[in-house]
Amino acid sequence: MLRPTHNGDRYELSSPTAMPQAAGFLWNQKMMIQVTCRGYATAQFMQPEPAKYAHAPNLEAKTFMQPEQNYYAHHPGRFFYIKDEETGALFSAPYEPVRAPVDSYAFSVGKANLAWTVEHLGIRLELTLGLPVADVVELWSLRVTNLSGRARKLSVYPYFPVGYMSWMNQSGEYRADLGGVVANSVTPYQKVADYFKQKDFKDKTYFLCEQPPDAWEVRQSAFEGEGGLHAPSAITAEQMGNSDARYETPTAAVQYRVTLADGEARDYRFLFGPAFDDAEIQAVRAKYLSADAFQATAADYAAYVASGHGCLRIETPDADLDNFVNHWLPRQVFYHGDVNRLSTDPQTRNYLQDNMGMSFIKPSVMRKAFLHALSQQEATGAMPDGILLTEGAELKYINQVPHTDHCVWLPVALKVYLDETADYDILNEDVVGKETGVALTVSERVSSAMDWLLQARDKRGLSYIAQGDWCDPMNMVGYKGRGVSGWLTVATAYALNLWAEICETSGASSSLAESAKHFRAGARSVNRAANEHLWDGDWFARGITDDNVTFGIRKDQQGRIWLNPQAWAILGGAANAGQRASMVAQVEQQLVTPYGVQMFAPPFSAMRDDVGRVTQKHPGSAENGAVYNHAAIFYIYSLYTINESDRAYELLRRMLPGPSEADYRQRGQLPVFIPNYYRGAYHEYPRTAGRSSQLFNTGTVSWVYLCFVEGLCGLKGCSDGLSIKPQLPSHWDGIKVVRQFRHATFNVSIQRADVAEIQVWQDGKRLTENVIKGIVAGGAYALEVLIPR
Ligand code: CEZ
Repeated sequence: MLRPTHNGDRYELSSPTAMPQAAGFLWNQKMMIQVTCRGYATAQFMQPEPAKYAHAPNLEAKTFMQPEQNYYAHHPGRFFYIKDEETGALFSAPYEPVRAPVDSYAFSVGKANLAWTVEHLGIRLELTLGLPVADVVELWSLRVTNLSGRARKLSVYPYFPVGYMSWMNQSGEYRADLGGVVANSVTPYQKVADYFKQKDFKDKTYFLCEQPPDAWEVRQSAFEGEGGLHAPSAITAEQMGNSDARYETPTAAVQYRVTLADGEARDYRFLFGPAFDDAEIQAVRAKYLSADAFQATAADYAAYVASGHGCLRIETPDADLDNFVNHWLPRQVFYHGDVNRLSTDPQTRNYLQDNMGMSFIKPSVMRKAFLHALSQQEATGAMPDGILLTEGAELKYINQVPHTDHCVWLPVALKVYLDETADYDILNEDVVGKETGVALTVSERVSSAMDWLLQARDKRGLSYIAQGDWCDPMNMVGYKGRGVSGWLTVATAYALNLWAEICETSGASSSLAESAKHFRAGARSVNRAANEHLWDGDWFARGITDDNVTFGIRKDQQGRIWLNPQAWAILGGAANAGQRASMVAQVEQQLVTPYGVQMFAPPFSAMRDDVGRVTQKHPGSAENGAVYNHAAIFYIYSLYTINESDRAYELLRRMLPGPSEADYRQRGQLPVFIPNYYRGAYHEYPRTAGRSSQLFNTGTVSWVYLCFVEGLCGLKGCSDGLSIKPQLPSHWDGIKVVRQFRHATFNVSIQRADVAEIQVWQDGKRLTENVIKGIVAGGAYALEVLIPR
C-alpha cells in the first residue's frame, strides 16, 4: 500500500481510498500547496498576507492554516476527467470527483514534485505538479497514453474549479489571446482605506493551456449541469458549450478531443495561478508554458529543496526511520526556517524555534532571524507576541492575545545555534531597537529578556501567565492578572540556566561572568518556588489560577497530569533525581499511547472557565489532550538530557506513521512530514486516537532534528569542537552516521562492544576526551565509537 521509492526520494501510495486525507505539500517563498492523494488542494500565496486563487464554492471565512480540514465534493482541487468517446465511460484522476475504481493507482510524493499514475479503461494518465522557486504558479503536466491494443477516441478534460471569488464582482471567460481561462474578481471590502490597500491585489485566476483546447466551460453551473460532479453535463455532452461567467461562479474546465493509436501518448501542460492583469498572465505564459521551461523549472526547484538537505545522514537498523531522517525531516525543517510558515507575523516562539532548526541547515539564516527578532524587543526587555517580517505587517489572530513566554525561546534557540557554529561573536553584535531606537548588544538584550522573566513573577516567585504561555488556548488561567503558569515557571529556570551557561562559556568579560552568577541564582530561586508551590507528590502542577486553584494535580478528574511542566522541570533543574523518576513513571502510566505521548490526560469534556479555551476543544484534538508533537518532543529531548535513551527513542519513533499497515491506516498520513498532532483521548475515544491532523506547520521538527543530532547520535557541538556521546536504543548494535559540522565531514561508526564507557577512536588512536577539537574546515574525519553493551 505504501512504500519508499527512488532511494527514499519519493513515497508512493497505491490506493486512493485507504488513507483518503493523505497528502503531500510543496512550497516556495511566496506560496504553498497541499494536495491530497485524491486531488483536493489547498493553496495560499502571499500578497503580502496569505490569499487564495482557488476558493470554496461559497463565501469563505478567512483563517490561518488549520488541522484536520475536511474535503467535500466541491472542495477546491485539480482534476482530470477522461471520457471514452465510443462508450461514454468516464473516470477521473487523481480519483475525485468521479470516484471510479481504477485498475491501478499510484500517488507519488517527491521532495520537489507530486505525481500520480492512474490506469483505467486501457488508458494511462501521468500527472505531475511542480512549482517554480520564486513565482506563484502551479505547473501541471499530463501525459495520456493508450495502452489498450487498439486505436481510441477520447476526450480529456482538466477541471480546475476556481470557486466563489468575491461577493462584489466575479466573472470568467475563455481568452483565446492568452490561451486559457481567466477568472476575474474584486477582493471585497467596505472601508475606503482598504481600497488603497487592495487595489494591487492579484484578483485574477488563470488556467493556461499550452495547446488550445477544442472547447471549454467557464461557468461552474454550466459545467455541472444536472449531472453533478460525478458526471457533469458538460462532459456527458459531445462537446462543451463554451460558456462564460457573469457575476456567476467561474470555473476552468476545457476539453481536448483526441484520437490515439495503440501505444500513442499525448503530452499536455497547464499553468494555474493568480495574476494582477493580462500582461502578467502573458508574461507567466511566456516564461513557463513549454516543455523546456517545465524541465528547467523542475531542475531549479529540485536544487532549491536540495539546498536544505541538513547535516545528518544515518544508517540504522530501522530503514524507515533512516528514510525520514535523511530525506524528509530536513525538508520540513527547511520549509519552516526558509519561509516562516508563510506568515508576515509569526508568533515569536514559532519564529525563534523555526529558525533554531536552520542552525543545522543554513546557520546564517538563523543568525539573521535572531537579530531581527531582538530588534523588536520592547524597552522593558519583554519580547512581543509576534515578529513582523514585512513593511506594513500587523500582529493578527493569536498575536493580539498577551502571552508571557516569548523571552524563554531566546536562549533556547541561541544555544542550539552557538553549539552548532561557536559563533560567540554574535553576543557582541549591536542591535538597534525598532521601537526604541536604542542600540544594545545581543548579550545585553538577552540579559534584559531574562531579567524581564525574573520580574514577571508573583510574590511566591511563580511566573504570571496572562492570557497564555506556550499553550495558546490556555487563555483564562490568568486573565485577571494573578494566575501563574507552572510550565513557564520551570521553563524560566531553564532559560536562565541556558543563558548563564552561554555567559560562562563565552566568559571573557567579567560582566558576563557576573551575569552568569546572577542568572544561576535566579534559576535557583525560581526552582525553589516551583518546588514549594507546584510539586504535587509525583509530578509538577500545570499552574495556579487567578482564584488560587492549583490544577494539573492528582485530585483533578480531567487535565490531571500535563507533560510540559515535567519536561521542562527536567530541563531546567527543578526536579531532582527522585522527582524525575516518579514523573517519568507517571507520564508512562498516564500519558503514553501507541501513537506517542499525550500532552495531558484525561482530556477536558467541558469548559473550565478558570483554564480557558483549551478545555473547549474537542477531547483528544489539538491542545485538549492530543499527542501534540511539539509538547511530546520537549519531553523526548528532556529524556535525552538524563540519558533515558530507550524511552526517548520509543517516543521519537512513534512520531512517525508506520511502519505497520494498521498504523498507517489509523494515522492516515504518509511518513513525509510530522503533523502538529495525532489525536489523543486514547482511552476515551479509541476509534479516532492516532489520527493525524495533516497540518505540517509545527515547531516540533527543529527539536526532532536536535534530538537525532545531539541525542540519538550524540554528535553535539560545543565551544571548542564536537562532543561525542551517542544514546542508541539498547536493542541496536550499531549505526553509521555522516555528520556535517563546521564545514567538515565526520564519518562515524558507532558500535556496541565490551567496553565500560564510551570510547572514541580516530586513526587507530583512542581519544582521551570524547571531543574532537581543532576541526579544520573542509576536513574529513573517520571516527570509530564504541559504546557499552
Ligand atoms: O498554534 C500553535 C502555535 O503556533 O499552538 C501551540 C503554540 O505553542 C504554537 O506557538 C500550542 O498552543 O490558537 C489555537 O487554539 C491553535 O491551537 C493555534 O494556536 C495553534 C495552531 O496549530 C497553529 O496553526
